[in-house]
Amino acid sequence: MALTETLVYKELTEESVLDYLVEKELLTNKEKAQCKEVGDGNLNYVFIVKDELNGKSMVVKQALPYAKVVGESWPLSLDRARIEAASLQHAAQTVPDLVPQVFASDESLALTVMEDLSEFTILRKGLIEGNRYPYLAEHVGRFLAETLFSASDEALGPVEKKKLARQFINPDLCDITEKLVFSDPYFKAETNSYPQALQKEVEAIWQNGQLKFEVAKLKKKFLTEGETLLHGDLHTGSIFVTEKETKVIDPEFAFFGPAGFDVGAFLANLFLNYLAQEERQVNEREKEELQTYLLQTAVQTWNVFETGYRKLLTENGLDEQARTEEYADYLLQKIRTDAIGFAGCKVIRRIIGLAHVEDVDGIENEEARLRVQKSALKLGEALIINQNRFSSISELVEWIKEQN
Ligand code: SR1
Ligand code: MG
Repeated sequence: MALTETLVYKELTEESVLDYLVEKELLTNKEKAQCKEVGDGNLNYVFIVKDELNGKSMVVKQALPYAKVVGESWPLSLDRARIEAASLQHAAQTVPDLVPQVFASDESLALTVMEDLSEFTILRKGLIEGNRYPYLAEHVGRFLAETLFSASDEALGPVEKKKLARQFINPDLCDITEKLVFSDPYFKAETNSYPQALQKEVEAIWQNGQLKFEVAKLKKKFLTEGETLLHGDLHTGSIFVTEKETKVIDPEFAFFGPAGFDVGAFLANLFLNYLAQEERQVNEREKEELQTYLLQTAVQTWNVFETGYRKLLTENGLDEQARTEEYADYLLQKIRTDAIGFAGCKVIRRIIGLAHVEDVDGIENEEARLRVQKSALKLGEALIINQNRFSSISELVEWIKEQN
């Protein structure tokens, strides 16, 4: 349901969220409800509303007109809230069990009312704690196969695909990625944030012409290859998990881009956690088991994605010429190569760039943290340089194991 009245945008408070929900008949009595702002991300307010009358709860997510992580000096379009709701609704057509249900959205206030997932854990947090999720690879692999295929030319035909793509023009959020992932980490940019002790390694990256050329080509792909509708920010903080369930949240960066970008984002975050566990885990046996699980998850996710995507393409593809095993081989090889390169960029940006990850930054011992940061830079560089050399994700993972 889209709430259509035109309201002037204003930042909501815990109090005014309740008034709003009552006005829109999504809540019956504000005196019998509780609202708490819990957003700890970089960009938005997130309110959890508990309705004591029926014991139900919901989330109200509101976009701010600037990047919260930087401040009002970095203005951002509110249209990302519409894009996020539209993306969740699009994903719900093929993977309703893997995304939160959207109850309502409001373009004027840049907000989305959706299913509360308070019972779930953020995957990043769960992995940092050393937890394992037996269905994660199957779920994320299926999410990737279904969502990336369902908005492609092969699934929709070029006319419908272009009509859909029109709804997902997302310049401000793409600009963030273009700067923070593909540009700023590769020169002395104001946004960068890394410890002084890493200066030598960072400068080596800035002086590595071959690496920067490969990154420039990956940026060009991100800028121009509108293959399909992406989530656009599929890191482990954008995934909620329980032991048996998985929900992909936060697709405000959604746009039509290269399919390998989403795959690479997920792999990169598994690899970052893998490297961080080297210092986080004290018990050697537990460390080995956990790291094996993380790398197996990367391989299984790819395998589920590949099998699912191949089946969708060869059975449901609209274009006769693209419905062959040969074409599927070609396309999946392209996605895999792109994914490895993008994963490298995603690893490097989390060490040198503005927005870091708790997996690494949360390591208390400074020297241990530095060791992980250095190994992440090495891995990121190797992924980018060797993106064409790995003929499978298993081969890549074997190579990563050998480095440690
Ligand atoms: C200014 S936003 C920083 C980062 O947070 C988001 O999750 C994206 O990854 C973005 O690059
Ligand atoms: Mg986010």
